[in-house]
Amino acid sequence: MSKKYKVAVAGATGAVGREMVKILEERDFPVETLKPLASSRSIGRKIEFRDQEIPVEALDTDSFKGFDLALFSAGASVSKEFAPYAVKSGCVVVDNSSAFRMESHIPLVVPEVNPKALKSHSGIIANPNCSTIQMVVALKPIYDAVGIERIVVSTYQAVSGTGQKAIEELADQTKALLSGGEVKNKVYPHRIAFNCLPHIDAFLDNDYTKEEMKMVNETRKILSDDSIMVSATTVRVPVFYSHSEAVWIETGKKIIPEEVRRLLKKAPGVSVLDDPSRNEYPLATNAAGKNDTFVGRIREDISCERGIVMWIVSDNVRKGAALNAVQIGEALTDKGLLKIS
Ligand code: NAP
Ligand code: 12T
Repeated sequence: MSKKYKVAVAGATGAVGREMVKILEERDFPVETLKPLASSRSIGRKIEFRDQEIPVEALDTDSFKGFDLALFSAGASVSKEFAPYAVKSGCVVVDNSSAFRMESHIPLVVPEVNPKALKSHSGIIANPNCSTIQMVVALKPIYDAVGIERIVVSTYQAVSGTGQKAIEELADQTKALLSGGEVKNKVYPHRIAFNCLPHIDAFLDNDYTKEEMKMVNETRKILSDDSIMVSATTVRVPVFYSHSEAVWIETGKKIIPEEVRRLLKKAPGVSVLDDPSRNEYPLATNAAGKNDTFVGRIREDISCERGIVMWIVSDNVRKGAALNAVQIGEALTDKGLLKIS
């Protein structure tokens, strides 16, 4: 008889949590029981899973008793407070927040890139930041082939990365601007409709933002290479789903674009869309709802001997968050690292 697991989703009513439930169903993850958890504000709501309508429960310290796997996506403070209780209850936690990512004893995992890191887990596994995940999925085959010494990246990030309220803010502002209504901003410090904000997460003392430094530190941790130099500018754009990234790399040994395309065409989780003669390149609108990371505009940097430039696009709510978390769950079951209570 095949094993089935009791799975709790903390933050099940949010943009990422709802996608987690959808992906567990889509990929036929062996779920025996699903428990959707959110704040007490969500009591009375129901989550659809398979042919059931499951009532949402308020997250508390007892929520995980008897459960095997807990997917957390309710923000870093909720993870810090409740993930330890889930672990004490015998759950393995896959945490989508920034709470534990840089703790040295906690694996930070993208299954296509560093699945071996899972082996050392002691209850919590961190899901990387959305912008980092899609970048390392595309860069890993190049890193393995010729090495990467430096990365300079600019992101074009969708509002869904911030959550449900930001999705509504972009829709409301766009409607208001096109119909002469009043534009209000609550989620972002400035209007996001018809605008670009060079500001994601809080500013730090070094004048970078936290989101930018996540790309630096998480990339090094996932590739286990602190010698890689990374500089990021993260920008919020008026797009609902999928982050796009202009990524420049300096490789260790020279590599030509044709070889990069060949490597990426056989890479897991990557699709190459790179035919400028047919106006073919990755687009946020086409990546939304898909699982792959799409790469195009692959070209030699005319200003640098070992430079390669490319355009990387992926659905931030799927591969950037919910899908990667479920894939970690799948990798745990495949490796026998998830025990049934
Ligand atoms: P969202 O749409 O705002 O949803 C937040 C979810 O958390 C809701 O289910 C909410 O429940 C729940 N929640 C909030 N406060 C809670 C509390 N005190 N107790 C229990 N549940 C609580 O946000 P989202 O986009 O889904 O993102 C959620 C989190 O995931 C973010 O804060 C971020 O840390 C992380 N995230 C990570 C990535 C990534 O890069 N991998 C991408 C996006 C998000 P109610 O509906 O009851 O309020
Ligand atoms: N501030 O998981 O606003 O660290 O797009 C992900 C997305 C934090 C995170 C965003 C954020 C994270 C955002």
